[in-house]
Amino acid sequence: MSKPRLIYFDAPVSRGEECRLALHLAGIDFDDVRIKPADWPAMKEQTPYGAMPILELPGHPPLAHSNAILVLIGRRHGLHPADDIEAARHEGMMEHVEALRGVVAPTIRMAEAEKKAAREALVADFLPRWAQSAERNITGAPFFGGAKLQVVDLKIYMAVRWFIGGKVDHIPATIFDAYPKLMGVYRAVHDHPGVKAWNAKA
Ligand SMILES: N[C@@H](CCC(=O)N[C@@H](CS)C(=O)NCC(=O)O)C(=O)O
Repeated sequence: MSKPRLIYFDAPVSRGEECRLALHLAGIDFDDVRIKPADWPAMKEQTPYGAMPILELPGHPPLAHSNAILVLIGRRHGLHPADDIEAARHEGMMEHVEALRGVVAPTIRMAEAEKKAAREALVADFLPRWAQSAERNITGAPFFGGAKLQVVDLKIYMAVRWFIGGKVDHIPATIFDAYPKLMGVYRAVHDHPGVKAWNAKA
């Protein structure tokens, strides 16, 4: 291996795509390794924790868990706060996004009637509470911590993009409309030249 490899499913979504975006914005030349679902079961137990994304850096053991990968890229390339308290605040928000995924992801595999009921319950309670907490913690503008895009913003962007595309059945695309700071971070990342360049290639 001569350059970093980011390994994830072949889709521009979720934990894999936010890591690809971070590598791209950091200016790192990396191999974007995309795994077909049929090939995943044979690989799963060879990965550190049985899940992707995985970041492989030449000369080091493979790294897993999206937040650990993002924080490493961010620390090394000026996309994560140098101040340790502010960094911990960003990492808290990144965990908040993981909590959202942890609650919504199990509904993906539910049968239709159960999925509808579960997602309507999320729309009524969990999702607004999640967005309110996110809103309370966004202290900067246009990004989470201020004028500069950091890895936390990529995490927020991918989470918001998941829902507002209108492709998550039973969750309205307007779910986050009432949260101007959250939507502001989403828009600022979406309009960032480096992000636009990456999305244009996808
Ligand atoms: N905490 C891990 C969760 C990783 C995770 O659940 N990845 C999913 C894709 S987003 C996966 O690999 N699913 C396939 C599987 O678990 O077998 C992270 O943040 O990276």
